[in-house]
Amino acid sequence: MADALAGVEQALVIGLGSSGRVAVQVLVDAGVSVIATDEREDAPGADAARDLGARVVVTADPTGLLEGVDLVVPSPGVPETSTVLQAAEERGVPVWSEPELGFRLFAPRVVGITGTNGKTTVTEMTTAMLARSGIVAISCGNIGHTFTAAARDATPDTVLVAELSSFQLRYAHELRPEVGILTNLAPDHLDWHGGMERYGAAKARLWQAQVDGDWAVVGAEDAAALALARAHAPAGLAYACGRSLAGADSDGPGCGIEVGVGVDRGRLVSTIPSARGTVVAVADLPVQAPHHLANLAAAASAALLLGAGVEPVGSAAQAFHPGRHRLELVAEVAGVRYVDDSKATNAHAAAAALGAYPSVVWIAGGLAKGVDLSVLAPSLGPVRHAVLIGAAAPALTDVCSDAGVPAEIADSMEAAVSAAAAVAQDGDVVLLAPACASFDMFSGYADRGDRFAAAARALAGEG
Ligand code: UMA
Repeated sequence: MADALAGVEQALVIGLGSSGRVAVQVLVDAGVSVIATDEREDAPGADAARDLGARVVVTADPTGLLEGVDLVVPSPGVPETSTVLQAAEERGVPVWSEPELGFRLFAPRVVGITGTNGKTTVTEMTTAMLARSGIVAISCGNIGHTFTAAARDATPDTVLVAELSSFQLRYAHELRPEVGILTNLAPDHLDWHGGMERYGAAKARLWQAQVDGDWAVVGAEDAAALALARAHAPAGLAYACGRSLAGADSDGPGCGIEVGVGVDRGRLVSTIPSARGTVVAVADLPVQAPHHLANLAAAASAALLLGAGVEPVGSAAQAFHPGRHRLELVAEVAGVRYVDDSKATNAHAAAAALGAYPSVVWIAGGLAKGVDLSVLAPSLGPVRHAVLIGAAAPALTDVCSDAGVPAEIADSMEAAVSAAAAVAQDGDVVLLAPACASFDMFSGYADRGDRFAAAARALAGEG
């Protein structure tokens, strides 16, 4: 542990949410003097940082605090375009994300999972598949339980199944997943990174520290993800596929990669040499949407590459139900199903949700995060009518109008649900798939989904 922080006498921790809090703790435990900052007076971790002996400074721009600092640990919310991180880079002060800090200090075994969508689901699935095979595994990272706390508390044989956001990967250097999964890649968080190229570059850091014998798993149906993996994954490359691709056969999905897990003739099949065979029949799965199968294939690939058994992986797949706010049926009124996919916080996820139903009344909108929402146009085929909310409502109105989809704007979730109910007909799905972040109107995607569900249930008289 001492070696990991050789030469670090003073560190600057920026942001005192869950990441900053654990960073302060382990740095102080390692004998480093810590300056901890947050732009908010009432940051959740400020008191704990003070109690640990850190000097706490409330400031929106901590650039002036870089003097004498040997290491910066920013919270994921601090953009790479921020003055302080640019200044640290110019001065040659190392910047480590919180997972990088945890990896350097505790050197755990890691499966890393990133991608624009599906990260959390794949993280949960991989953990379940490893656990059923008797491998000690714990979900951590962006999913909520910090990487560093999980690494600190892990036994040597524990595998950390870490959901890693592009924010966390941007400042990863030696963090080395034995298996690094990229589910897919589509524009998101462009305001934070300052462009698509930088967003992709951050994701590609997942594999930069890998060595011979390590694996990259890529969602091979996603051309952008596949190109990124081919360009940057130095180790073995395995595929994950949720549909049978053209030219598919039992030796692979036709993407030129020879090992992995994909759908073949109604079964999820592994071509991984140490674990060949049928993992599970698609008909035995509780959810069969193509993007769900792609997520299962990615998790199964990783688990099998780490030595899990085909049979326990298959039974974990069968038992897995996606979490709340992911294509969750919340009410059914007069033949109309109300489906909450509030977790669809970007265009790519919303497009996948729209593709799961033939006739949709769509509720969407919120904060677009710098992304051009016109990429949704080719996915609007199933949409009969749109009800748009939040800051992106005008931009989405234009997208709908260009696609010939009737649209209206509502000023609250309750108004949006009642407008949707007014036009929905027997057999339609009223789908909340916002394509945007929620923070302009809600405290988070869960709050947004809960408000949708409550309004839908009120229509059903269950409210
Ligand atoms: N802050 C500053 N200056 C800034 C930005 C933020 O001082 O420029 C302060 C805020 O005032 C706040 C603190 O930093 O007090 C919060 O930091 P944070 O928002 O970075 O959040 P943490 O509590 O550390 O949580 C982070 C992740 N949050 C983000 O990436 C925004 C959590 O992911 C993650 O679970 C947690 O670390 C543990 O790893 C959440 C998330 O929304 C779920 N992630 C994004 C996503 O999934 O789309 C990437």
